[in-house]
This record gives sequence, structure tokens and C-alpha cells, in this order.
Amino acid sequence: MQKYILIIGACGQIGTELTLALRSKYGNDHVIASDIREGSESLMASGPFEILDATDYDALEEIVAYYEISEVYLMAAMLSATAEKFPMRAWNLNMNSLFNVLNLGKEKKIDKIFWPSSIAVFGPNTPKTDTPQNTIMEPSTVYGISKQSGERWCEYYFNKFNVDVRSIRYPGLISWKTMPGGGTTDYAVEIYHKALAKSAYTCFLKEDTALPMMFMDDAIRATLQIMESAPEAIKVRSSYNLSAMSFTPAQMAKSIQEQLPDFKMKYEPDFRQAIADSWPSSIDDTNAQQDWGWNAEFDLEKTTNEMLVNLSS
Ligand code: AKB
Repeated sequence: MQKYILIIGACGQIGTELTLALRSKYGNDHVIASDIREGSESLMASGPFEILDATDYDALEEIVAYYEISEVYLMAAMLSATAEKFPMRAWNLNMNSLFNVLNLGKEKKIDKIFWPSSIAVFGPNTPKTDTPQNTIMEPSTVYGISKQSGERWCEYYFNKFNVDVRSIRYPGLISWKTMPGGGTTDYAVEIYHKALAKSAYTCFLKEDTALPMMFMDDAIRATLQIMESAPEAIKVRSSYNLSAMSFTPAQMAKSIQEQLPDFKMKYEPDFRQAIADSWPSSIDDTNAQQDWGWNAEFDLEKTTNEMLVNLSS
């Protein structure tokens, strides 16, 4: 019998592409998309959709029972920049949605959970380059605190209640199908839109701020890969470091200028600079490579090609 999957937060940057990827793998009717608002045309037209507030346990439980869901991907979250403006709303959304899903796992109403963590779990006292899987964390942002707490709870539910929850610490994600919303790494998507529309972009981070980044195709592949791995292979039950590339805004501008020589970049750092300064500049993902065979495929040059080709068509 084929399983039924629920994506919560299906209309966001990761959720949209994850839903489409899971639908092409498991069949459109087997992947139920949900969010507090409707999403893109391709998402809405390709399979079942439910309006769902991720913090509403009863509504979630009802959908899980109705569709006989066995796997949940919880992609709803408030990201780093917005969370600094609305700390309590971010905490409530990020934590209550996670508890709702973990408790469904504890009650054995679902078999498997994916929950995304982030490089935001690290903080100013973390080693900045090749940040190891296990190291000082001490996040200094609201979002980072919620993600680190979430990681602790995932590991706790696995150890105490045998809940099969799997997680990845995503770096900044670059994609062309859906815009990101409210993150510190969003510049790395906005830049391509502005390069094509106006040949100019004003970056809200300083030119030499290196951050870990990943093209969306790699992120989706990693997500499917960790979820399809045998349970024994998943040795980290908090969240796995995951890496693909690291670059600064200046390096990104240069890679665009190779294809669009007129492109100009200005820098006007705002409050997001302090968030970026507290995060690692590169990540060591040896554990993900060894435990479930992770390997990134997209570097900056390949990413720039994909972004410019797809956005201009
Ligand atoms: C953000 O910038 O908040 C996110 C993240 C790194 O988790 N993209």
C-alpha cells in the first residue's frame, strides 16, 4: 500500500518545490499540501490542498485522520529577520507547530516526520569556518533559539518515545520557483531578480559577509534522501549539518557579472548584518556524508546559470 504524505507550509520557498518533488515521486493524490494561504498555480493545480494553521492541533489531527497520513513534512516557520521583529509570534509558530507534529508521532498517529533546522542554531561563539556537527552553539537570534530548542525536542522525542523524526540544518537556499520570505540569506535570491530587471541591486549585507548557501535542487534531494534512508542510518536525531557552497555578496555579484557585465551592486547593511555576523561562514557536513551518503551538486557558477536561465525564461 502506498503512503500518504502531508506537507505543512507547502506554499513557502522550500514547501512548494518539496511538494512538487514528492508528488512526482509518490503520485499527486498521495501528497497533501497545506498552508494558511493558497500557493502557486502549479502547486494548487497538481494535487489536494487544505487550509491549515500549523498551530491548531485539532485541525491537524483531523486532516491526518481524514487522509490516513503516515508522513509529515513540517515546513511552516517564521525566519530569522521577521522573527527579530515578532519574537513571541515566531516562538509560538515555530515551537507549537513542532510540538503538534511530534505529539502526533508520540501518539503513533503518524510514522515519520521531517522538520527543518538551520545554520541559525549556531551563534557568535561557534567556530566560524568548517563549523563541526557538534560544537558550541549559543544562538543569539529568536529564530536560532527556536531552531536549537526544536532540535533538542526532536532528539528527546526520538529517545523517549521512539518518534522517527529526521532533520537537516539548511543553509541559505537559492531558488527561482518561489521567493523566500523574511530570512537573512534572502539577498542571494533577490539579487538575481534585480540583476535581470534593473541591472542593479542594493545588498543589505556587507560585501565580505560569507555565508553557507545551497541551490534548491540540492536541498530537495537532501530532504528526500534523509527521509528515504533506513532508520538505523540516521545516527543524528537532533539535526544534520549540510553544506554545498559558501560565498560573499561580492563573489555572488562577480558570478552574475560574468554573464551580465552591466550588473552593479551597492551595499547598505541593515539589522540583518548582525544576524549574518553571528552565523558560520562555512559548514562541515561529514556526518551527513558518512551516515546517508550526502553530496552536493551545485556550486556558485552552476547556481547562477540555473537562476538566470530560469528567471529570464
Ligand atoms: C534565514 O535566513 O533565516 C534562513 C535560514 C538560514 O534558515 N534562510
